[in-house]
Amino acid sequence: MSKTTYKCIDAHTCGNPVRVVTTGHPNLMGDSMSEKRQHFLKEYDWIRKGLMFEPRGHDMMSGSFFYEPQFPDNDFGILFIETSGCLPMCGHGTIGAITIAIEEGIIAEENLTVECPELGEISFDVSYGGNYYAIVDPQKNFSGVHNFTAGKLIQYSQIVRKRINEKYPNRFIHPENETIRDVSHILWTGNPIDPKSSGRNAVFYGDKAIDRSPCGTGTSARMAQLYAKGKLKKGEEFIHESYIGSTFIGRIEEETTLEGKKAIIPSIQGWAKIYGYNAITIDEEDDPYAHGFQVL
Ligand code: PYC
Repeated sequence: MSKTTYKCIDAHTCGNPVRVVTTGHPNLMGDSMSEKRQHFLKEYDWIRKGLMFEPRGHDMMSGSFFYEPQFPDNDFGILFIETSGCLPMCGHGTIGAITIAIEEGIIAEENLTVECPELGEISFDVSYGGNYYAIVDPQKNFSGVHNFTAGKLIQYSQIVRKRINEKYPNRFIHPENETIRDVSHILWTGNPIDPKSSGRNAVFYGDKAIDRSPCGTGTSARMAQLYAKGKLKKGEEFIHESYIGSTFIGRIEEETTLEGKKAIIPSIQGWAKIYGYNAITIDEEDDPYAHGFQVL
């Protein structure tokens, strides 16, 4: 016996009910939504009945699950569920589901933008790699990380991160852990120093830090972003340079899904070096600076 919670958003389209199920998507096999629908009906029809029939539904109840699109021209796929089965198409369900998706931020706005000091409006993608990253690729108002000092990137990032989280509140929330939320890291990209590398990045994190390494979670987020755009495939090597030119080798090991969204399992290969041995004393009785301080 298992207990599963399906988070749902309930609405109605001109009086007829619509229930968008936002968690608990079964992993469906098939090369089209039609094939996935057949798989759902064969293996998971109890979910439909549990969510549509009384007491959690009623005779007119209908709903849907969103799935990743099968074809690049589509924004997503929809599996319609209702009391009679899984309809191949539902008009009031489409209007209701899309309204819910837009108003509740389920559909990612295609063009996320923020006003950057000195540069003007810049576009970015948000990708999760263990932290939420705003990834800024070269564009009209940002010529690439290779043309900016670390100091400038820090100055921009401090303001840009604040503005992103103000402009898109409650938008970037981990589906399995609500405490992981909001953009915390800004990843600026650009031309690599070594032509053999796949790309270069500078990750801003904390209050004033630029990662000297190529950044593990940043590289994971970058690979997830490139995968989503069809620019990196499973198994391909992704050599990622840091601001100082050090490299990690990333790879997409597996393709998977999380709450119906495409996801990857990445691996990161790097190195580290021990350079000294230290013994640090924190004397709370006798050292007014025992707990450390920052001046900037
Ligand atoms: O390697 O994931 C990382 C990281 C995050 C911030 C600095 N380094």
